[in-house]
Amino acid sequence: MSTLAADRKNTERSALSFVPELVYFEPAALDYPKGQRIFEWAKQQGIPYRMTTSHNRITNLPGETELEQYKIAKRTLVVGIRKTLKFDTSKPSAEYSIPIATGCMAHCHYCYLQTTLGAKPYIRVYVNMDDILGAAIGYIDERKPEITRFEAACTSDPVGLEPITGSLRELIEFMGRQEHGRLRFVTKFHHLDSLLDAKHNGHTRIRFSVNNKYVIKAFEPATSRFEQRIEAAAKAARAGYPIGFIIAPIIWHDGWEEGYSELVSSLASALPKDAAKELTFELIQHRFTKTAKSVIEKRYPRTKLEMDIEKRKYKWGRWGQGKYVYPDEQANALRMFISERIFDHFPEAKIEYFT
Ligand code: 0TT
Ligand code: SF4
Repeated sequence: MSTLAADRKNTERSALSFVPELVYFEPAALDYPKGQRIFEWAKQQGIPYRMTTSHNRITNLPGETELEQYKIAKRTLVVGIRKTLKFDTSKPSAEYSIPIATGCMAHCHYCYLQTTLGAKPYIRVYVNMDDILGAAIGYIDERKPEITRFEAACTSDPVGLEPITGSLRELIEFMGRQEHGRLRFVTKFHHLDSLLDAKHNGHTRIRFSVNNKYVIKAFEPATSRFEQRIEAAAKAARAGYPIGFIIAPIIWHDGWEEGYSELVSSLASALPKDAAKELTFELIQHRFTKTAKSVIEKRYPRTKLEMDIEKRKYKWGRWGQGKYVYPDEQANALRMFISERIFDHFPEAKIEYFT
């Protein structure tokens, strides 16, 4: 396919919400109203579906090569039950990660899900919301009277799946009722119309992941366009949600200063003035592990993503494998330059962290 045709295909795709090419159901999922609803929807859409006793047993995905199977997996939905109700921690963005989905239909080359999901890159959604919300109450109670924040985007991009599951809306309304609970999630998608009239009570912060033109074009296939993300941010702000931006991954490339300067100024000009109140920014520099590097090189062999360990600083991980980040001098230059641009354009915004 020519670059132009590929661009067009991505743009067409990103205008519409995600429709899987294949859906698996764990039988128990059909005992829940959400499972039933997705089942009816899949039938009505004419999407092929199969039953599986457990997602772990999905071994026969279509596709001749590993790469083809990977691409198909990214468009395969598994509707199941969340069994582990122990939540992972989610520093620095929140106290806990709240699991409503795992996996993502987009193809960002740098995405950590490529390694954290290992050989199971298909998209899983969980229908036992009551169990998940029950577990969240337990975590909130433990920390009271401190506020407990939950991140819903650690293991997927939940907005891309919202038109199918409606789970975010449930989570948002649940958190709206919690005096001591807060929700946050981040997205590169714009399909959040169904969230606009949710009773969020200001307890959910929606963040949009943004980047400069070069990074979006080179590394973020099958996500919503920058303009669509900003339009969605403005809508969310108008609906009274606290909003924010995550600039991630911050990448050192030729022309990065112009790129990030333009990013922040175009955010400022595209965002309505009243949407810029209490805005937060989170800055995350690009990082990779050795495992990630080899997976990425297999899956996106022509990627321009620089992953030269000679040019990086090794940062020990808390568990197991450490990761490669930029050397301090480069990391500081990125942090300072982008922070200054943010304060120029959004003097009242809060930069929550640079990591
Ligand atoms: O590039 C990924 C990096 O971004 C990770 O080191 C986490 C970090 N991150 C992602 C972050 O700083 N802020 C965020 O809001 C995230 C989108 C969510 C997040 C994920 C988080 O804040 N803290 C985490 O510990 N994670 C988890 O990190 C999810 C996954 O299991 C793991 C990957 O290292
Ligand atoms: Fe990964 Fe987020 Fe890109 Fe999805 S949108 S592939 S979760 S980085």
